[in-house]
Amino acid sequence: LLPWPQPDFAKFGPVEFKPLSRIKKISGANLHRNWVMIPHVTQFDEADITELETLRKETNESSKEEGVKVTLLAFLLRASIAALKKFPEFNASLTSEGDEMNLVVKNYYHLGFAADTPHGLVVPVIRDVEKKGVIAIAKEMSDLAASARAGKLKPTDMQGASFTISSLGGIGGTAFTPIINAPEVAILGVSRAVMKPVYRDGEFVPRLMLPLSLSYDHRVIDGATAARFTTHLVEVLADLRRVLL
Ligand code: CAO
Repeated sequence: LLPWPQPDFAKFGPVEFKPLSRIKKISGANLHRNWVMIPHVTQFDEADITELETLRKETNESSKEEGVKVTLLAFLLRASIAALKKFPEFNASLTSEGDEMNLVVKNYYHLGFAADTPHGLVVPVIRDVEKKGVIAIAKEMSDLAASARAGKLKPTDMQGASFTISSLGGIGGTAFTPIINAPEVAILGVSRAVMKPVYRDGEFVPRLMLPLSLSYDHRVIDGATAARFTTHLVEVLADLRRVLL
């Protein structure tokens, strides 16, 4: 590779130097390794979450006393378990010993979620998501996100994830290509849900559509399997009763 260009920027105009935060240095090195070493592909899809959003609002109304805001991300974490169970190679890691490569398929579901903090990106982990309801997940997520923003996460709060969700939906955007959080093999990116006209039974109807961007390690997952994974997730999000199947 060519050496990194190091021009004298001050020659072109006024500049300031700002050191990178500790978190940015650590996450930057990890992101760089993952970007370079993992052959990423991103599969895009859209889920109709009109009914899910109604359910979320009703849940928030009925669980007011518990003082927890049930977020869309809490539902997404819970719903993604159905897809991870159906396609276990997404809940796995690659290991190598000499020439031998193995896939370690995990029988636990610890899910990371990307959290933006003033110091940079961190990924707290919620353990055993399949055993928890959305209200419990929302509470744990809110506590972990608060610790993350206060810079109080413990190393163990960020270890052991088997799959990660990165949601930029509260901010905006239509799609993005998330970088896999190694040694995981896939990450689900979520963008902003918007009302769209959807053609159904001969007419356009307004539906709330959620954009999904699933990046996966192509050494482990084939494109067809990734398309089946997002298709299944889209079906689950459109009809959460499928979580029970
Ligand atoms: N579509 C539309 N609206 C959405 C949405 C989506 N996909 N996701 C959230 N929203 C809305 C919510 O409804 C909420 O609106 P109200 O304030 O009117 O209720 C608002 O956005 C905030 O959402 P929220 O409280 O549910 O929080 P969140 O789940 O979006 O985010 C957390 C929580 C911790 C993920 C967030 O604080 C964060 O850090 N996001 C950034 C993650 C990130 O940086 N990812 C990129 C990593 S790669 O660099």
